[in-house]
Order: sequence, then C-alpha cells, then structure tokens
Amino acid sequence: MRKILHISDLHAGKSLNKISRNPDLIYALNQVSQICKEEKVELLLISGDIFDKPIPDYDSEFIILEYLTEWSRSNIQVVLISGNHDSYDKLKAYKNLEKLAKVRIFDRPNPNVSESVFVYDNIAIACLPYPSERILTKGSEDTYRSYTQKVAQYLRALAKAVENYQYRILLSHIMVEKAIIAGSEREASVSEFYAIRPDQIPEVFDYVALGHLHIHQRIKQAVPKTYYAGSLYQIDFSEKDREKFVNLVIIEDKDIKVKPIKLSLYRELKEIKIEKSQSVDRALEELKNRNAIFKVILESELNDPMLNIKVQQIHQILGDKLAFLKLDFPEYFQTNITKDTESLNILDLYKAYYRHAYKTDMPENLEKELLSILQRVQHEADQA
Ligand SMILES: [Mn+2]
Repeated sequence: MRKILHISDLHAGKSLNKISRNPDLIYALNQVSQICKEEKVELLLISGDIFDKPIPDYDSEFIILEYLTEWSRSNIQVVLISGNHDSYDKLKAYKNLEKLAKVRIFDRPNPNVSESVFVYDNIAIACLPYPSERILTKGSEDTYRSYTQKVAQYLRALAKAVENYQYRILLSHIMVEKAIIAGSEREASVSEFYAIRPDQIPEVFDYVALGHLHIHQRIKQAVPKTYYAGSLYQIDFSEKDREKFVNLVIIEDKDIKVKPIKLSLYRELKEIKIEKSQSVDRALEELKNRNAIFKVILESELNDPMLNIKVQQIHQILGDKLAFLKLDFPEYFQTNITKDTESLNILDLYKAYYRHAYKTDMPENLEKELLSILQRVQHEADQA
C-alpha cells in the first residue's frame, strides 16, 4: 500500500486588509505534516499557488522553505508546480532545492513533454504548471488553435508519455468546466474561455490532482478520479462557511482510493450584518470572542447621528479581528437608484449621491471629468 497526499492553493503571503493569513497557513501546514506522519505518506503533491503574489515577502518565503525542508527531512518526496499566482521565475529559483532535498519543482510548462514527468518508483507524475496564455502561444506552432485546444493537446501528449507506467497521476493548475468557483481565484483565469472540458482530461490517468479552484470538489464528468483539493484555509470572504480539505490517495494493487481529510481552521471568516434597529453591542455579543476574522455590514440611515459612534463601537469591540467594515444605506439606494443592478455603475452611484447631498444634478463638466478618470482606471486595470 502506498499513500500520496494532495494539497493545494497555499497562498503564502495572503492578507485581508492588513491581517496576515500566514498564521492560518502555518496552522494548516502543521496538520499536513501530522497527516503525513500518521498515514505514512510517501509523496506530497502541491498543485500550485504556493505564494499569493509573484514577489512574496520574506516571512512567506521563510515559511515555505521551512516546510519543504522539514518534509524532505521526514523522507517525504514533494512535487510542486506553479499556479497562476506564482511567478515562474520565483519558483525557478527554488529548483536549486532539488539538489539538497527531496523536492521536485515544475516552474512552467515545458514544451518538451518528457521533461514534465517525474517518476517515483512505479508512479509517474505528469506535471502541467499553470499554462499562462503568453507562454502557450509562444511555444506552439499552430497559433490558430484556441487556448483550451492547446492545453488539451498538451494533456494528451502528457498522457502518452506516462501510459506505460503502472500508476499515472496528473498534477496541474488549470480551470475545468462545470467546476464550482469560490470567487477568490482571480477573475480572468476562471472564465469559461480558459476552461477545458472534463472529457479533455485523458482517461489514462488514475488520479488527477488539480489546483486553482478554492472549493474542494470532484469533477464527476471527468473519467479519471479528478479532484480540486481546494485552498488550505478560507482565503477571502467568498469562501466563508466553506470547509477545507486535503486528499489522501491510497494505492493498493489495482485499486486507487481517494479519502478527503477535513482540516480544522485557525480562524474562520465571519460576515455579520447589523440592522438599523439592532444595537452594535447585542449584534456582536455572541460572536466577538470567536476565533475569526470579521466583515461587518452596518445598515444605517444616511443622517443617523449615531453612525459615527456605532462605527467606533465596532472597531472597539472587534479590534484586530475586524478586516472590513461596510456601510449600507438601504433606504437611500432604494429611493434614488433603480433596482436594476446593471445600471449600478460608479458614475450613476455618484450622480445619485450628488443629487442627494447637494439637492441638484451634477454639473456636466464634473461628470465628464469623472468619466475620464474612470476610463483611465479601467484601461490601466485591463492592462494589469
Ligand atoms: Mn489559488
């Protein structure tokens, strides 16, 4: 019997409005180490998004290096790939670890498929790090093909490269159609344009270890056992109330079993709405001592004289645990703006606000100025 552990989306260096999530990551990684020890795991697969940012801070690099070397010392073979949040070149620098430790790193998709396979005894692990659009167009002759066609073609080539091994695993950071999106993954990379179809995952694989989507899930439409392990902790508020898992893959002769193991959380993410009629004290009373990071939505009337005091109270009660405080003026929005969310752009919101605040329509030159700023921001955002 052999055991493999599949984990994903560590996002070292993530912070929520200045609250560092590295303590949450460490808490999760300690559980990973514990599981490896108890279950006698031989192989640890990490399917990308090691870091949250292309240039991680020192603390985050310290944590990642600490665990990689610790696992290696415990004789666990680690295989890891880049995700869309990782910089190819940053992870390339880590490849030097291969000389010192039982760590194998695939920093970017390699045009040479045979160099993308790591063989561990009779287990072949075919690796496809996050295929960025840029690198995919560069490496291929048939530019007329779409992104997903190229990814699918590469997967077929990987499948061919490992077909003669006894056990075959695919490790990748890609978007698959029909999967459930949390919202914290980064918008462009999860659009349908980048999604490969479940039937494009070659049948030859015994297990497909995916990263990218933060919700733990099996892609039932794919023939092989195909899983997103999901993130190790609730990365942002779009993942509130989500449980977190790692996958234990057990190989026994011809049989491959997948056993998801639930992780406990260092802190949960809690969203609280305080209604106009509610007192802040009472609304937060039960929750304030919870081990959590909070997002508070405070409902209020625009000219409520208590608004400032309420805001101060929330800060006082939750302190360091407060990540976001949003004000919600329901009456104001109901009377001034249509309920059609399509029309709720920043310009319309500001116009409505102006009308409310100054009791007159916004002057045309101000509208023009605002529009040009918004367009400039949009343009720069598109290029980023
Ligand atoms: Mn991710």
